[in-house]
Amino acid sequence: MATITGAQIIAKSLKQQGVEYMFGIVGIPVIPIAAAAQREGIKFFGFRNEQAGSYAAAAIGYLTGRPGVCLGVSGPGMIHGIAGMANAWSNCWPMILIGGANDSYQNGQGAFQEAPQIETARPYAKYAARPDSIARIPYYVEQAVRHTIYGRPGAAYLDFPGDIISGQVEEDTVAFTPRCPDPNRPMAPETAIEDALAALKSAERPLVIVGKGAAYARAEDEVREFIEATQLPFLATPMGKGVVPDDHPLSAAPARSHILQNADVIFLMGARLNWMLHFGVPPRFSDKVRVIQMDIEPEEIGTNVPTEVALVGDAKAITGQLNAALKKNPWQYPAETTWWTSIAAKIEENRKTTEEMMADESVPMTYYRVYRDIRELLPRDAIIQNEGASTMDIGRTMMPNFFPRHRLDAGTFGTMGVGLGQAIAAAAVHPDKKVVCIEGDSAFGFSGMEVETAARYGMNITFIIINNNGIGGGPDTLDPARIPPSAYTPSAHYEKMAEIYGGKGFFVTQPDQLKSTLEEAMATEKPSIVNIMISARSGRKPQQFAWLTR
Ligand SMILES: Cc1ncc(C[n+]2csc(CCOP(=O)(O)OP(=O)(O)O)c2C)c(N)n1
Ligand SMILES: [Mg+2]
Repeated sequence: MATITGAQIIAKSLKQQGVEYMFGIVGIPVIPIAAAAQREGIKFFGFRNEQAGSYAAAAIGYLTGRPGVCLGVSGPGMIHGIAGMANAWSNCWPMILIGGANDSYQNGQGAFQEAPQIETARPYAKYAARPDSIARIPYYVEQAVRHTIYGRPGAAYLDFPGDIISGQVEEDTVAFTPRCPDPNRPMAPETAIEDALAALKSAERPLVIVGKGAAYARAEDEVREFIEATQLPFLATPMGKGVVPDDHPLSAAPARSHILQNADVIFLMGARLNWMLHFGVPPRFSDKVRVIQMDIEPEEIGTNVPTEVALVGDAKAITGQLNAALKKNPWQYPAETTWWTSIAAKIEENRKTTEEMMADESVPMTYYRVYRDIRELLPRDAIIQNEGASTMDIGRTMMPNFFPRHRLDAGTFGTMGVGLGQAIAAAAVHPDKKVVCIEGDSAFGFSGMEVETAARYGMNITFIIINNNGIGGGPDTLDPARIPPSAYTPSAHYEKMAEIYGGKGFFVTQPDQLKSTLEEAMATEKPSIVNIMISARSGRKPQQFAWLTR
């Protein structure tokens, strides 16, 4: 009779449940899990820190709709992976953290790397469990996958003691659980569809806000059809960008402050009224703003501002319902309104200021000057990873997205350090596309060592560091006796990290070298690192120091 190990059952179950990617670091007792996963055809990426691996696993969930896995050893390894679980919890992305654990017969004895692991994972987990036997591993794996993708997506934790991983059972005692189907797509009642459309029709200054929930639900075709059928102005949240292309004529994004402040009805399509949308309250919104809210999670309805019409369910299905209703009874928001006139004026104003800032050829350069060249060289279907404070805020407005799920950033949790892991996840899912990882010098430092990981797996990533010597900028020279908390080594040569793997690093200080350097870097076979010095005093357009005043 054939026997099978716990590790083999874990790997087979993950594969059966549609898990294709695993990130992490091996050691006792999880080495056999990684080895078995590779044998099952799961792509394993060895990282330099589980934290970055856990960010990669969550990004896989967002990009593919099935969870990525982060694998960590007991104790410190799984603890590092909590960072990604928390990020996934906040972003509502599917991921599974798998932690090794001490042999169960040593519990409480002060075993090697023994820790309260399930308790640590629990607050961020939709599901956290330790299998009670080897034969029942498939049941637990299926439950973990199911919880990450059903309802509001999120994180799960599975805890595997060494004796469960290495133990063996007779193969025919193991019942492999069938693949958990993709989530169904709950629809809204027809009365709610009618109410939503009636509320939009009653609006003088309507605004559609497209969130990453719509991107996750693959609702891009339906949302675009809806926007075009109704001719409503729309704005995307940072990772909602690209669900409808940023260059769409109905995009009101460059007038963001104006439209948020003056809209009388907002339609949230998979976007939450949390801090990213200033909670939907004055002074950033009208105190009379009426809300139509589409969300997969019933508990989200009415958060911070009472909801007038709730559309609880799947963004793709419900937007399809709205489109069907509009086909029966067509309606368009008029093209000639004072609302559109005011939006157009703000967009034009914004275009002028931005163009002036982009034209600034001073040395050191400004963010806008740097982004002018980056934007020109980005392929239309590039996947943009963008992280930092001003580096990210300005990058969001300066780099357009034309496709859904093509922008990854610090997200709802505002997590610095997600960048390299997320870029690696994007390159793993889309080896055919260019991934451009644009990082503030501080943001880059959190997981900078993962450039070696990207190079090792031959990934098509270009790393660009926008360097102002620190967190929101630092001095040009340092007095060792008085180093400001936000400062890093001035003009640090981060690009030299490319030498680790025989890649190419570039250091740019002059605006007239920037474009040709970026071009060369984007074309190299191994990932390149371009380190661009900018002025520590460069910032956003005056009125908008959102991050500093937060
Ligand atoms: C994990 C984590 N630690 C710390 C912070 C606080 N923080 C916000 S932005 C930022 C870095 C900003 O500097 P940089 O990446 O260089 O971008 P810049 O604004 O200078 O362009 C930090 C450390 C955070 N958001 N997340
Ligand atoms: Mg910086």
